[in-house]
Amino acid sequence: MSDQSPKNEPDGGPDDHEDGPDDGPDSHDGPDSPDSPDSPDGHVSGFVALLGLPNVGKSTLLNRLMGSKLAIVTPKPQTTRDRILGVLTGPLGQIVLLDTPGVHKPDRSLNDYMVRQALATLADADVAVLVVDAAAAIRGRGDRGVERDLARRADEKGVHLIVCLNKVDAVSDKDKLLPLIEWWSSARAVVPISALRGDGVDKLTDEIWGSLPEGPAYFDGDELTDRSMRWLAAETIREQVFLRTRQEVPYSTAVRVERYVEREDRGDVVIEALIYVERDSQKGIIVGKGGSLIKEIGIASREALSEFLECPVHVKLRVLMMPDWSHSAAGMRRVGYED
Ligand SMILES: Nc1nc2c(ncn2[C@@H]2O[C@H](COP(=O)(O)OP(=O)(O)OP(=O)(O)O)[C@@H](O)[C@H]2O)c(=O)[nH]1
Ligand SMILES: [Mg+2]
Repeated sequence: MSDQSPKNEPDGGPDDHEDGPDDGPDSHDGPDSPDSPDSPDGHVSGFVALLGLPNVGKSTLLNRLMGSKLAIVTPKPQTTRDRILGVLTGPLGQIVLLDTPGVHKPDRSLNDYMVRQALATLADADVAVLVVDAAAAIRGRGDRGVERDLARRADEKGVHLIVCLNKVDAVSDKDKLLPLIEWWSSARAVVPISALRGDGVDKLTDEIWGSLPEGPAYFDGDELTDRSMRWLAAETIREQVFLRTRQEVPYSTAVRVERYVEREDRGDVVIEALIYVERDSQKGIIVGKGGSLIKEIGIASREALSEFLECPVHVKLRVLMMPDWSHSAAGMRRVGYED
């Protein structure tokens, strides 16, 4: 429990996915770190970007691969706004996963920022996992052009491309996946998965390990992410806002943690955060009748953070109006988004 980056826990979190009993030597689970940080023979490592359209399940996949909830997930598109890094250390080496905002056509500063975050990740990547919503693609939804463009960018940068056909649990006739598998056949691998249920995720992990070059561990074996607890707390609160608001309100909201105090004597954590909105009417919506919605957001955030930190957490929220913050670089900086 610390304001520093959360550490890896040997037993995994409550979302730890179930691996079969026949895990091979290349299983990614377990706290084992490589013997030496100096790239011993056969030690592989690399940066793996999770890319794709909004709402395809990139963050669900990050959490599934990590066995711990690092990224917020909601049914709304454009949930993720910043790149999030997750470190998986195993006997074979180290995978550094980069979850990214969904790529879409930007229409204001916030969206520009999000798409920039996603595309910039390719510059650091050894492997790109293009996550495709297979259920949507089969119904002719999605944007194949944007996906093809991402694949082309990966190719131009010499990044291995793995295509991950996600949400197969929502595809009843699996034969319908065949044309999609065929369409992406130029990729190094095409792996049907359900990030939600875990199906196919071991196969994906094997493909990732097999695509990595030899290299050193970039992070300590017990490191889980480069993000601070303060940042993860702000995201957790934003997730609760996203889950409880509609239309433009979630997209006009940002959360900044002003105070994060670990009270050693009491064994608890006190978090004070600001919820930014763009208009007075939005402030009224977030506060709710008699303060009911902000209270609900506070309680749900407290519960999620207590579970993550495994200690009592107190959450104090305030709503602040920052007119049109999402439309200018200066506004973005004021609420905490900076390249
Ligand atoms: N049925 C099904 N739903 C899934 C699966 N993976 C993710 N979802 C759901 O899809 C929605 C979006 O998931 P996210 O993980 O937030 O998607 P994302 O690609 O990170 O979205 P952005 O951050 O907005 O780009 C959520 O409601 C998830 O529960 C899956 O394998 N099957
Ligand atoms: Mg996401």
